[in-house]
Amino acid sequence: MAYFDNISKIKFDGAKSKDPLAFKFYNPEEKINGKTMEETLKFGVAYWHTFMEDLSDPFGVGTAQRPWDKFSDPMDKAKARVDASFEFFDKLGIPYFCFHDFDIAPEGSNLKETLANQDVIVDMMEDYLKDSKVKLLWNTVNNFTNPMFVHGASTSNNADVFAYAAAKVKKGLEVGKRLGSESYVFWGGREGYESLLNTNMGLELDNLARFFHMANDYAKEIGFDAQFLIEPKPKEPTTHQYDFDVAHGFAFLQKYNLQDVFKFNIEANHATLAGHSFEHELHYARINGMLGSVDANQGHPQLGWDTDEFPSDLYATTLAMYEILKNGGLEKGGLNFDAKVRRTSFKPEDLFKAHIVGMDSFALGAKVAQRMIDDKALDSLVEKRYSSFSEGIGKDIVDGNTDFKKLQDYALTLDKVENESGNVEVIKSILNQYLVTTIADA
Ligand code: XLS
Ligand code: NI
Ligand code: NI
Repeated sequence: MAYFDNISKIKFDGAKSKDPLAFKFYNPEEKINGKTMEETLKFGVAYWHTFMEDLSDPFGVGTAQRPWDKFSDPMDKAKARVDASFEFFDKLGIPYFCFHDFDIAPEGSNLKETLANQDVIVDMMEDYLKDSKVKLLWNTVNNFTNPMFVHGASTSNNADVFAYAAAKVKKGLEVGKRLGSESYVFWGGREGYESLLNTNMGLELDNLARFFHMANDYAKEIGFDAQFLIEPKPKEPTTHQYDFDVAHGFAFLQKYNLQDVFKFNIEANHATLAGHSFEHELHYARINGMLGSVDANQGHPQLGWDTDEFPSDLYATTLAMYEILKNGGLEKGGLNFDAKVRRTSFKPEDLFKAHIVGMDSFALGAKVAQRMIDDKALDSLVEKRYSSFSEGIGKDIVDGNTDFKKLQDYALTLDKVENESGNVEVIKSILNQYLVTTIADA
């Protein structure tokens, strides 16, 4: 059964193409720094947004036209979604996808039934994966939608809920292993609090760490060698979430000796919700060896929530790719479009068009970023700015060859202290030049 009959395989058509169903900048075979775009960018489809989302909002019902949703039996619907998704991956030519347990199979009336439903769909996916180029980038479990998780999952005050959440993650790890997932994600949507007045934060954080250690032990036991990823988000749905941002998450991981088990899955819109730029979060993770994967989307500048738009902002994609390329790529991670089409883009082909815009935006960003890296366009300026630390007193500080007494003696010899301009405006204009010339050459 075909769901996208009117769509043929999406092709690269070049920067001047006027075809919304063609790539303008993403040319899978084109090389950037010796690796193909396909290998470097590792794009993925988010199953939930693309095959589950009905595009409803708090003021209106869903608008999405999704031919695979015509079945009324939940398992028939789930199977149709698998058919539709593999047709979509193939026609788009996207190498990866990601899902939650409840995206692929409906909940049953009890846990046993729920797990059995998953087995049916996982069997089906396993078959598809055998003949398909597409691979599973990461899977995860949804421990936030069911009312059971009202007080949290692994940070719930209710130990039964902790056990239930563990049972689901145990299954998630088994599913990930069966389908050869490269990574495994933990997003703590309900792992936080509403009010400190009724919260034992110390116990909740200890329990969260206990949960992660048990997950790691079980993954090792079954030989599932996926990269574990924490996905920070400061708020929404919870008022305060424990994995607020990369810095919070990193402190937590180090306190509980989990820093070698996890890396971060950084989502652009979550970064901005935390009051950071996307590149800040990527940079913080990278310099600490913790950059694992990316949820590629963007927020809306006028809206203060997780709008999960498809990425189109070239400054953001360029600066993100700058961090990713400097990181030497993402190893077991990739660029997962945790993004949904707008409520007004309700047609099935809008799903293709939106992914194309996202893929093109990151492909172009990667080209610009690689040029800046090759030319040391930013590096040379940054190096110069910190040159006081490569000689004299600065070198002594960096090498650990000084102390407060020597520093005071030195400071007393200074007649005056002079600073140089930071050249921020100039650097921004250099970035503009790289963007414009790369587009012109494309
Ligand atoms: C929600 C999160 C979620 C995770 C996976 O804001 O981004 O979709 O990526 O649970
Ligand atoms: Ni996400
Ligand atoms: Ni999100």
